[in-house]
Amino acid sequence: MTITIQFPDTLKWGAATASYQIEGAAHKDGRTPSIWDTFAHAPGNVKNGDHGDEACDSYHRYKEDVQHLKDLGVDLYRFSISWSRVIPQGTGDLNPKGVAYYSNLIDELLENGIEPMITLYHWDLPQVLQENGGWESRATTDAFHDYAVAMFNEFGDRVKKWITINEPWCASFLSNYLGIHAPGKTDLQAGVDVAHHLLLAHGKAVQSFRELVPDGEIGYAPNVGWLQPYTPSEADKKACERSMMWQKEWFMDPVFKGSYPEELVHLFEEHQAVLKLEEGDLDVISQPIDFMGLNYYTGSLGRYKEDGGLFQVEEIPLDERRTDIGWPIYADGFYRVLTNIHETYGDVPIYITENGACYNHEVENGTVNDQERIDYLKQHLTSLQRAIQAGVPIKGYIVWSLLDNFEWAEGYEKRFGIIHVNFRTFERTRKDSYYWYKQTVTNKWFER
Ligand code: JJW
Repeated sequence: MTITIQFPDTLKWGAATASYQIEGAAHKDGRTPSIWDTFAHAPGNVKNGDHGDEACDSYHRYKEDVQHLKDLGVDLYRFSISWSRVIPQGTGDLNPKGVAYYSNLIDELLENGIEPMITLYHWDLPQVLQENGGWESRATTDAFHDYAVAMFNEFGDRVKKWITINEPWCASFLSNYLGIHAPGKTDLQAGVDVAHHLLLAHGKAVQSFRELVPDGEIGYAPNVGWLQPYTPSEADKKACERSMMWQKEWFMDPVFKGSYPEELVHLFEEHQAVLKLEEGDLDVISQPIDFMGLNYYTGSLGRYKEDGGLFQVEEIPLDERRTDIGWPIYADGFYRVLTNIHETYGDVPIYITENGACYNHEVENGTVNDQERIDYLKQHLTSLQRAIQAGVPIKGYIVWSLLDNFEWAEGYEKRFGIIHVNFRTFERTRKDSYYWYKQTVTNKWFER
């Protein structure tokens, strides 16, 4: 039996990328290195020694990429700005050539009927700012504010949808405590400091956005997973909640409630990491925002385990199914996290700013048969539709990613695109999932 999954007419559809993952042209037209250039070029940090020097060469091929978006029929293109391309010294003068690249991209999108959605910070902090402490330094929140203001002034007339910070958990804890992403530190205190400063930077940018782009919408894009208790026991339930608090409440309570979750503040203190709050910080962070972006990829069952790390939890995948990056597939967790966030934070509009799957299919006879990606998207879009029916105010769905690209510490080996990229020739080939997504975006329904 086939079922039809139908979406509201008003739901916006999109595709996403990020600057360091696609642009290349790392040394061109005045761009300076970001922490990801430094990190990727240091041996041992990225698989196969890959780096973003050329990436997908979208800096030179953006017109072709916009044609792929146009043919795809999406409403939105979510991309990010490379801070060190537009302000090479991190603070101060704008680089006219860097600004021109994004201005031309925006014009190209608008001429083709695609609405731009800009992410200001997608992990590529200018290296010059890292030399002065990076996000561990409060001063970086002011540098970010000035950068954001400059971008609102340059592009706010043409771009109405803005995201301040992408995946603050990754940019703080994964990067400064787990050491997996740039700058590669393993210090819990650094993670806590960076997380707080990212949120503070977000709030400062939102404050100025209200004056500079009064008819625009702004939000941020935390990443979440879902842990479903392995048994109904109180111990398993608490372990899951504690663990999810790290990505969810830690990054959402300050924004929507003006407070940090006490339980986690204490847990960090037990591990000698202190939350350094200054007077007024939480007022700045809890500025009203227009939407929340959510990035969802994976989830598991969670079971209490005494020696299970910081949160005393053991993650047990629901079944054997994993994507090619090793992440368990848990579409039901997508529904659960959406309804949970709606219950916890109320009617804040939500854009799914990233969802997608890693499968490393190659081109055969000019086509890419990535049925597994289509299946993943079908499962997750079914969960999304259930969440919409349950009353979660979901405004849009943006697939990660338009293109295969530089997947951070995994390098080019891990492919998330609905378009295949040959990283020697930069040739683009539309995958089967591209055509499936095009049909779904056009119809606003699919059958499974
Ligand atoms: C690694 C957790 C072991 C990106 C990771 C956790 C394991 C101690 C995909 N989202 O490319 C990577 N992505 O740029 C943003 N999201 O390690 C966009 N999260 O710890 C995509 C999470 C991620 C990760 C990767």
